[in-house]
Amino acid sequence: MKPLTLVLRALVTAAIAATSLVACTRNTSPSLPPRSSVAVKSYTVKGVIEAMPAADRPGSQFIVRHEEIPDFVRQDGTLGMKKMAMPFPLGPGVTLDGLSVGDAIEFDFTVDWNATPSWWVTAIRPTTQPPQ
Ligand SMILES: [Cu+2]
Repeated sequence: MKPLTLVLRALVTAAIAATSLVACTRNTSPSLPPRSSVAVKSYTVKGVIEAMPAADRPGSQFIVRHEEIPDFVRQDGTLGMKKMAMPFPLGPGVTLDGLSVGDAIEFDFTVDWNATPSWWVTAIRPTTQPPQ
């Protein structure tokens, strides 16, 4: 084998190695939010339905005005969520059949800050007890 071939082969090998190294270190893109270390957690809260999603209104969401959630763990690990109206995506198999705006409900939802969406409803029960 000619010395020049050996040099070329070494250069190509080094170039491939450098490329893979760059590819590896680029796995954590600066545009992505940092992964949360908060554990996946589920909550049971009361609320009142403020809006229902509708097929004829694209982008419409299930919005619930929920009670205060003192043990809610935020993305940064701090605690608490005030009472507020916010959208709640529905998890698999969860139906809004029989429910309408103004209904008082008790519902379960799960939060995983590293998932998209980061929270979703897992069960809904109508209740006669309105939220605090
Ligand atoms: Cu909220």
